[in-house]
Amino acid sequence: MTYIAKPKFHHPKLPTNKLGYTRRDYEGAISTLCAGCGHDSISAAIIQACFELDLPPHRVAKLSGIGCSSKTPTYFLGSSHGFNSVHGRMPSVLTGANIANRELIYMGVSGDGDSASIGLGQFAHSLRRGVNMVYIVENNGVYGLTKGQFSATSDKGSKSKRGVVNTDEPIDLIGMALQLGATYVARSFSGDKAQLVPLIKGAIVHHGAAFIDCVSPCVAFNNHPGSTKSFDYVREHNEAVNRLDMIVGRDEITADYAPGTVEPVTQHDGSVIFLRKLATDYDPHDRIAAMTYLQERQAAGEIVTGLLYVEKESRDLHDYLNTVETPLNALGDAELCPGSKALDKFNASHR
Ligand SMILES: Cc1ncc(C[n+]2csc(CCOP(=O)(O)OP(=O)(O)O)c2C)c(N)n1
Ligand code: SF4
Ligand SMILES: [Mg+2]
Repeated sequence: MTYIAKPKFHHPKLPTNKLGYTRRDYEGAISTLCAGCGHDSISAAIIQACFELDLPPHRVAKLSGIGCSSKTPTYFLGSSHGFNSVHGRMPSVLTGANIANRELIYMGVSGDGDSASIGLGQFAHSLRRGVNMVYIVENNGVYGLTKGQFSATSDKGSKSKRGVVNTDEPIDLIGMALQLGATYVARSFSGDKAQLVPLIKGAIVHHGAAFIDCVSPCVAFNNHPGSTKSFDYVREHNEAVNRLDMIVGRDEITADYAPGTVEPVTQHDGSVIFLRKLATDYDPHDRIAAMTYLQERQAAGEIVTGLLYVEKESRDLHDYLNTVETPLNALGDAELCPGSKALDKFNASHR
């Protein structure tokens, strides 16, 4: 056995959600990551988000690549579908599963090595195609699993634990996600659960490619002075542009906000994301302005977090391809074999 099962018993008075599940029902096996690893906090945020959204665990499919980050789906949603794929290949496996069955909620969990190095092409194409998914990169700026080499997201000039200076330019996954057309783009920090949980909830109800870059310090190899992905550095340079509240579809909206303080953004399923602006000059619906703002703040040494871009009328790959609504494994003979006349007509159209 490669994981440690968690005991099932819990306090009888734990709060339950609308499905009668406790938060414990959304947990997985006991984590074997280093104590204090940022990735465990992200798993806890995913558990909280799914519990609060009343998601039936069997409706979620979690997919990952290889790395400490990619191990984490074992530690949350133990009753959901899961597939631990090959290094950097999560996006194509997720795309295939999504095309075959659009009824599940797809959660792709990856690392900065997994997505910004070996899997960069896969990352790019899944976002530009608009695959309906939550794509989370647990970004620690190192290859944690293979003992702390610089990754492609390590900042130029940042120092390794042994004092080596990184001379390569970093890849900014947020900048790429914006440029590639992702319709929900957010950045957060594993140490800020209050910000991260609503961002994950918003990404789950979003229809289209939702990308979250979550800075997640590696306490074993990248949490020292000189690292720009350490807990201290991120806390000191974190600049949140907005805060989110979520009202899930069909719930009565009872939140009482002073006019002008928040902007409601209605999602495909009727859920409403309430955006509370913190930076008055930031517009999360203007892709180009968002790209410029992020570059400017980055040059000033800030790590901008929050919901950085959201498209109001978003579409996904199924909308573009006009695919059948029914999962492929539920199609009957009649739909799969429309008969020789239909085949003749189709062939004729290509002559
Ligand atoms: C094809 C292939 N190449 C290289 C490796 C070795 N390898 C395993 S994990 C990893 C990097 C993981 O880094 P990241 O995705 O940032 O995850 P982290 O451990 O930092 O969370 C590498 C290079 C592999 N498993 N497969
Ligand atoms: S090596 Fe780093 S990324 Fe991996 S579990 Fe330990 S702290 Fe987390
Ligand atoms: Mg990493």
